[in-house]
Amino acid sequence: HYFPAPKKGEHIIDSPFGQLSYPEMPIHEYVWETLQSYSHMIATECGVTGRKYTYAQARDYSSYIARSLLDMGLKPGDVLAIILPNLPESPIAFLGCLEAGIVITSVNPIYTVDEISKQLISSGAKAVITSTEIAETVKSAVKQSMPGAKLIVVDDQVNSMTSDAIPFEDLIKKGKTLPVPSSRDFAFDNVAVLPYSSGTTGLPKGVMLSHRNIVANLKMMADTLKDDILVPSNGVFQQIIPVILPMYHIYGMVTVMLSKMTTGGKLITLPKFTPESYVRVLERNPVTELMLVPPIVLFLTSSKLVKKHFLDHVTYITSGAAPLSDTDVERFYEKFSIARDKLKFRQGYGMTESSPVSLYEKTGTKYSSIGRPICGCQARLVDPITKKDVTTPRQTGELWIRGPHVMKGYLNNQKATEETLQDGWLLTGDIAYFDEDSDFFITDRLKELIKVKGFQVAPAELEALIRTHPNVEEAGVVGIPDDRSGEVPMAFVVLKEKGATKTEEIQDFVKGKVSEFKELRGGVRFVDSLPKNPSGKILRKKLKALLE
Ligand code: 4UU
Repeated sequence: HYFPAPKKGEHIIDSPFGQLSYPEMPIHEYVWETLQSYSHMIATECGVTGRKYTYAQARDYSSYIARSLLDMGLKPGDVLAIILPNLPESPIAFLGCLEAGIVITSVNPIYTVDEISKQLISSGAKAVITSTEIAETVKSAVKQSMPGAKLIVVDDQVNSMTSDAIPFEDLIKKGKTLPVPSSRDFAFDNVAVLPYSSGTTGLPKGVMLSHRNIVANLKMMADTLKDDILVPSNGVFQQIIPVILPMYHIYGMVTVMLSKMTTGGKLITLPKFTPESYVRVLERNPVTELMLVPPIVLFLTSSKLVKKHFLDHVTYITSGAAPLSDTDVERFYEKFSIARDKLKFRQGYGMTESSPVSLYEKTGTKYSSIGRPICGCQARLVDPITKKDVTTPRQTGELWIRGPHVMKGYLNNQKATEETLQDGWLLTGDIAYFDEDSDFFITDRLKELIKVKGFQVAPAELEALIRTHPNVEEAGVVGIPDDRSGEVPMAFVVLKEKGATKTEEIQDFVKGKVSEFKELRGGVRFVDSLPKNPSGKILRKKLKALLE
């Protein structure tokens, strides 16, 4: 077994789901492994336009993309940014890069020019795959941060905006004529994807996830859920999953896209979440499973557009990325009056740094619990002050995680890596307890991260931006509770000249410089000073206490 023996004082909670074994193969090979039995079935289909690809096409096209990318001069190990809304081509682009050995940095497609530029520079991307719809923004970012980078555009036509870009379709056509590259240097521990996360503190950082990390996590989930996964055979049954969580984020990328493709599901992609388009997908397709974040669970419950019969074929709803309460689930069942053993609610706990899933509530009965460590994962709770392990139920501590799914580290940031990975353990920055059944519950966040609709907002990024306002001395940003988004950012600001700036001016100053979900919807409050510890770190708990 790959886990070292527990050291003195370590109180390790093992997975109840048995021993893990996983194959040492690249992600794309793992994804395509069982394709034979469903190659003619639909892999991806656009929920708006109906554009679709079978599994055989998806596999072939991604292989052509791989050959073309290498033919263009990109080399294994080079970084390519995928900046795409959820399109039926997104997985093809993704798996094509992996097949070429190219490292993918996944970028939020709603980002502003500045936000995109930062990630392009930090990751050292040499090429970009984007779509016509957002090409203008992406092009500005490329021009500003990495002139000379290759720009590939997915979509029906290349217009004047993108005339110097390479159509994705051309790469598929050309790739078909190119020879299969002779054996590449492939190592299981090579970095495969580089999503960005702010971790426990500071600015967003590149999270180095290897083929091992992701294949392991896919297998960890598959082994944990093995009785519940139905793989189509001879075209008899296929899972149908709407893909509304963005694939740039680890949850949409691994747990939805890669995991469902590994098991032959049909992905119905939606480029943008709008209530109307989502409802249309639910109405027109016998969907079998929903993978959601809590605000969308609330949407299903509260929207009059969502009818009970849309859920007739749904057997599981998974929620993750932010806290879900018992009441949220009770209200859902009340509205739809569906039998609780017919449609089960399950919570997953994940983090970019762990590829992502670490704990899962498999029974679908303890709604507010994140369950237990999945197959191949170990957990501990460590008191952040005494550094002693929690050994008894209902005592809280910081959740520590160990397993083959834990990242290699942060790109070019040894300090943050050393703070986050200690002795093989990932320090999650989340506070949790376990109950008498060893089921875990998240109660709080030790780290400064804010989650708006399940997506990361780094206070440090907003603080740095607010400080560039001419009349701002200092700023401290925290998340405050919000009914619709879970949390929203709010700023405490120290002005240079008191009374010379209004709170709305600070909110407006931020607007447009960052994506909409990062705006200061929680408001701004002026203070005389910010509470800090002796080393100058902002004490966010004290800031939040000012609101009580
Ligand atoms: C309370 O959010 C994610 C990944 C989520 C995910 C993925 C696959 C959940 C279920 C699943 O199956 O990643 P990040 O990196 O954006 O954010 C990580 C942080 C955690 O540290 C924690 O604070 O998001 C929070 N979080 C949760 N909080 C994640 N899941 C939960 C949860 N309850 N279930």
